[in-house]
Amino acid sequence: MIVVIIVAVIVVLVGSGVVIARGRRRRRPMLPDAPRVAMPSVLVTEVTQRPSLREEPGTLAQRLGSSRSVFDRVRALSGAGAVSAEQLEVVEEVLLRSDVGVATTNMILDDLRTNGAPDGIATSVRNSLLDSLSAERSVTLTAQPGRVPVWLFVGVNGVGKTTTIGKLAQRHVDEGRKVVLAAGDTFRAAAADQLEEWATRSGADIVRSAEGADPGSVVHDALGRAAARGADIVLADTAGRRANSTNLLDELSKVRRVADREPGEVVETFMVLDATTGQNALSQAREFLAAADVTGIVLTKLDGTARGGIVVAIERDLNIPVKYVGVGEGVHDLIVFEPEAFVDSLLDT
Ligand SMILES: Nc1nc2c(ncn2[C@@H]2O[C@H](COP(=O)(O)OP(=O)(O)OP(=O)(O)O)[C@@H](O)[C@H]2O)c(=O)[nH]1
Ligand SMILES: [Mg+2]
Repeated sequence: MIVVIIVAVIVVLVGSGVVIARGRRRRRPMLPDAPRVAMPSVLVTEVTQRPSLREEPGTLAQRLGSSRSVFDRVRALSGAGAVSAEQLEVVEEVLLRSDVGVATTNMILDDLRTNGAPDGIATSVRNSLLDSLSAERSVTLTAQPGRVPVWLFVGVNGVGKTTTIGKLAQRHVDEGRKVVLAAGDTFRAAAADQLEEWATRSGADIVRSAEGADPGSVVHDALGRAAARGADIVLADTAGRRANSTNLLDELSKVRRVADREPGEVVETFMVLDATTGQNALSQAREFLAAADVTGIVLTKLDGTARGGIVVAIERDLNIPVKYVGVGEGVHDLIVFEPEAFVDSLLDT
């Protein structure tokens, strides 16, 4: 009996102990969640633009496919001599669609009305367009003795400044020049990285600084380096954006002043424009003209959805020659603008 009682007591004690233990376990306060590491809201702020290795094949006419197709209906107009009202209407529609602008369109229509089209309408339009593209478009590669020539590139963001500099760096290096690139776009770090990739590929030297650095001092340092190393040319990139456009234009004027100070001399200031933005490119351009003293236009992305007539409108409205055109993203996709080859690629039947 005593044994039974002892066993019962032990059972009760052990059982209640378990219950107490369980109770305690239940009552134990929950551990707080492990503190979360604060995650940045944006993990990758900039993706470096990698220079394309793609080489687009094809003739100029094929590369300018979209610009050329705008002129399909003019190329299809047959007959020579007097031009009918219906034909004039087609020419007018096509020219306006091609982005040549109202003034050039009217000039060409007047000519067709007055003189007819002795060698066919496409040929007359071709000749008129060529007449409108008669600007002098050589580029300057030399500075005064003891100074380093600088080519400065300006334009709003995304138009193709950095890519154009990369393509030109390659061209200059191939032609035997010693090139220094100045990474004057300090607005974002990726801009200098992008330029550095082009420098590496082309064998050009580069001077860059940290994001947010003063663009003027980057250009100044690049000039110092170019002079010390006997470089033949400095190609200076600039930012395409700032908090507002007044700041951007002020900054450009300042960079220009620095670049033009000894040992540098700005011999070309290229305004880079994106041909696919059509007439908008013109209004952008006007903003930059005063600030930057532009000597030439680089018209990029003519291989895209552009309608090539914008070349004519730009030269006519801004009175600044188009000197290079971009026809792709590859390193060799920048060509010296030659009006005849260009107009023929649009209108040759
Ligand atoms: N199809 C085509 N694309 C081009 C051409 N030129 C530049 N691009 C592309 O346009 C994009 C913008 O070029 P960037 O050189 O970075 O332009 P950016 O003016 O330096 O731009 P920000 O540095 O932002 O001011 C890139 O994807 C280029 O590869 C061209 O002639 N044809
Ligand atoms: Mg850039």
